[in-house]
Amino acid sequence: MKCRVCREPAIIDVRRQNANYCTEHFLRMCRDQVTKAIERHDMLSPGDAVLVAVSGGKDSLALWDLLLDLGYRADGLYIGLGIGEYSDASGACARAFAEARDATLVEVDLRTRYGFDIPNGAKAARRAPCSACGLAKRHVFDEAARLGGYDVVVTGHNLDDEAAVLFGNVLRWQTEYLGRQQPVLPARDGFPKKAKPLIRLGEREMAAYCVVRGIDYIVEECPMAAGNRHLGYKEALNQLEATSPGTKFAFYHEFLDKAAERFVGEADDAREALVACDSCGAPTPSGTCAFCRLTARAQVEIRA
Ligand code: Q46
Ligand code: ZN
Ligand code: ZN
Repeated sequence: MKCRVCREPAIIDVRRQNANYCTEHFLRMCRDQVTKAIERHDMLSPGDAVLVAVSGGKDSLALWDLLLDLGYRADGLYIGLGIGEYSDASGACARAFAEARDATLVEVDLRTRYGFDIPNGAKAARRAPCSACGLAKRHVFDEAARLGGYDVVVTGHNLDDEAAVLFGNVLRWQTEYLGRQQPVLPARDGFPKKAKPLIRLGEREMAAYCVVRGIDYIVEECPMAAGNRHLGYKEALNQLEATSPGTKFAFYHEFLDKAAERFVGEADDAREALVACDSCGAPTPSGTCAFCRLTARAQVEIRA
């Protein structure tokens, strides 16, 4: 197995590209793919202050590393979700990376700041853990970007993640979600700009990237992810990919090139006029935002 570029021994094959790479050219390929995604979708400008949503997993740490290497001013934001050992270990990985790269890590601990964590907050508010967690993460990222003066929040969603979400949305023809499934969302109504620079790289490459770069990441999945529908979609797509490499990339990127535009109107129709939350000031359709309602409910139940 020889590197496509230099013919030296390769360390990884990327079947959808029909190519093998040595360490040096694999890292270069990853950087090139991120650059391509950023340029093609107008995700970042050179002087932008970037906030990376860091979970301690391979994708977000690889993304942070790649952006620093590409010369971006990128700080990390880690949210302490309070999910037992999983949170302890993932926080340790995020801190170790920041220290090794001499990068700035902003930390927000849900329990300290808002008085609840994901397991007890979700229970108290009678929401599925991932739904409470998603709501909390979005709120904290938006607020941290606003308060910290960041231009854009980036997340480590990779090709496998986006293809699985697209698959789910297509299976049920959720046209409103299809209209919102863009790799970059411009800033609007008090929300920061959001972008996903890893959409041209797969899960396996991100794991290999971390190994090659000596980045310690949390390998275990969050224990609350069990039963998540997207895991099944990923498996189904992986089976298709095994017999027909490139299927996943074509499915998602051809959607972006040829079909995504057609659904944008659906998302616009569903978009309500927003006002400032009467409790935290974040944009919301009316009154108190969903996050403040979750917080209030969780605090009452937990205190009782
Ligand atoms: S952290 Fe949170 Fe995920 Fe855990 S509770 Fe669900 S959403 S699975 S990315
Ligand atoms: Zn090479
Ligand atoms: Zn609020």
